[in-house]
Amino acid sequence: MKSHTPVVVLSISIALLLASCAPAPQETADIHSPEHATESSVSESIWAGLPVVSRGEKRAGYELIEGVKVFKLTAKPVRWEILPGVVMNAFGYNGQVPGPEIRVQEGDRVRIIIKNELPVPTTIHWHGVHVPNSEDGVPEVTQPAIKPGETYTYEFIANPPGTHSYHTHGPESAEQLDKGLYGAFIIEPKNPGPYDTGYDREYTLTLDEWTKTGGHSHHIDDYVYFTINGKAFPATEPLIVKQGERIKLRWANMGQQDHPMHIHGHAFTVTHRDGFPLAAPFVADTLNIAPGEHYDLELVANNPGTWVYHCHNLHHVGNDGKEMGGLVLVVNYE
Ligand SMILES: [Cu+2]
Repeated sequence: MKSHTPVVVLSISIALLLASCAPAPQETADIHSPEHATESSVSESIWAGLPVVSRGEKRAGYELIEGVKVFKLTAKPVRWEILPGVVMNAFGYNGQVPGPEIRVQEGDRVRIIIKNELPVPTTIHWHGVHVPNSEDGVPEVTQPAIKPGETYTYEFIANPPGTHSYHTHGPESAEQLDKGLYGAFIIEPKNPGPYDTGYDREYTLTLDEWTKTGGHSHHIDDYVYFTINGKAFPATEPLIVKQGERIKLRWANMGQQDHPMHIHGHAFTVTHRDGFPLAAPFVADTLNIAPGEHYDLELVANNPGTWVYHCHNLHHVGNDGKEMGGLVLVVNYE
């Protein structure tokens, strides 16, 4: 065995030498650059000259045509401001992130006409909605992708009730979703349960993560901005409550990371998961919301003050590393 040692040493030396000469794989080549969001299928030039947008419509309007609720969405590039002075090269439905909330009643016939003004093909998936297979929005599985410039129509009956969402399913779904192609899709129930009625206010809240400029990356460390409804604290909208009120919160995680959302000074009741009423609602003050998950919570405003409600993954309560920012909401008593 001893006589083989120099051979082994030589082999290792050659291997190291070869490794040092070979071009480093893409995954590690730029690992120390502040922004390796180069894994994009689109040129950054498409955002040049677009106006900065900082506000969107909360809810999508519709036209009632022969008993069908007809919504119109346009997918297009947008320079979306998440924080004063911090602008993302984003994709948005109707030029905003998130896209406007679509809200209908259980059993409604819904038609959504989508125009693709992106430079890439796209589709829409109705996340949590039980649509016919042909309307499910998976490119090359249930439909051909909608090409740039094309218009496409989805139609289905709204079911089951609850908090759902709509989002791109690509192609390049990771990049397109990352750039902001999502919105809430709420189906109000025909027969409301105990937590579906009687509340005083409600808020729909979507979670997301961003790189420095909105580019897509496979490196989790590149995601340094975090938003609720497209805004990072202190630009997040406060939850306004009044002593004694019951507040319905509808959370949807449209990002790619877990967010354990913790409220100070209160507890909430977790009432629905993915739109379905829980058989045993439970009380907590921290609830982890994983990518793609939807939760309804009931908050009773019983402790006046100015409270924070924030992600307890504390890397997510900064804006590019600066606290406090990102996933923080303020609960304000009127
Ligand atoms: Cu988080």
